[in-house]
This record gives sequence, C-alpha cells and structure tokens, in this order.
Amino acid sequence: MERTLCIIKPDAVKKNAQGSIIQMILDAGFKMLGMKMIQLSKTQAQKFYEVHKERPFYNDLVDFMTSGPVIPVALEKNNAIADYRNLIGATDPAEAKEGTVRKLFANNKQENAVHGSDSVENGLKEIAFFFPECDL
Ligand code: 3AN
Repeated sequence: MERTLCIIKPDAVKKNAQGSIIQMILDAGFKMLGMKMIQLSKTQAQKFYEVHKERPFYNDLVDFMTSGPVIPVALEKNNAIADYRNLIGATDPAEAKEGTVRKLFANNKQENAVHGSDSVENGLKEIAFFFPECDL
C-alpha cells in the first residue's frame, strides 16, 4: 500500500468542484484516510512548497494557495502515487489527457485544481504536514 496527499486547491473549491473531484478519486479505488477544509496561512504555504522556493512562480503559488480554503485529503491505495497522478493528469491542463481531473477542472498551470505527491517518501511527509497519524 502507498499513500499520497491530495489537496483540492482554491480554484476548484471556488467553483464547487470538490464533490466531483472526491467522487472521481473514490471511483478510482482510493481509500480516504482523512480530509479537512482549511485556510492556509502564508507561512504554512511557504513551508509546504519550500522545494519550489527558488522557482520564479513560488511567490505567486503561495499567494494562490492562500487565496481561499483548500481541502487536503490523505489517500491510500496500491500504487497510489502513480495511479493518482494518472487520475489528475499533467501539471498543465493544456497537456492533461481527456477525462483527468485537471483537464476537467483546472484553469491553468498554476490554478490546476489539485495537488498530488510525487513520490512515496513525499506522500508520507506531505500527509504528516496536515494530519497527525492518530487522525488517520
Ligand atoms: P505537480 O503539482 O504536477 O506535481 P509541481 O510539483 O511541479 O507540479 O508544481 C507544484 C505546483 O506549482 C503546481 N501544482 C502548480 O500549481 C505550480 N506550478 C508548477 N509549475 C508552474 C509554472 N510554470 N507556473 C506557475 N505555476 C506552476
């Protein structure tokens, strides 16, 4: 079993797509271990995206992720990292395949509806960022 962290981002919450996105995730066979709706502070968003600190889009990304509520969802499944990334599609919705979450709901490369962990190790770290183990 692997774990991955989904975050339904502010753009998707604003357009009320969270229900449809969660249904797609459940239909794809993921088990939901935890979920909550929160407003990230600037400090929390900076910390979560620390790996992108040197990238030109970092400040914009932090502003966007704090622009409204987000919904972190802790997920578990066999092959969860790869299967979830297939389900959400490419970072840029213009490159995402038909039927993927980002093709259906993302606005652009930054406002791209959902986050997904990129490795088993980061999945565990990112879930721990939002959920104490005793809540899962
Ligand atoms: P992914 O979310 O597909 O793993 P990452 O980890 O490369 O993509 O990027 C993290 C987040 O940073 C993306 N979800 C997106 O919101 C934002 N981002 C990535 N690349 C760009 C870019 N070129 N311009 C604006 N925002 C970007």
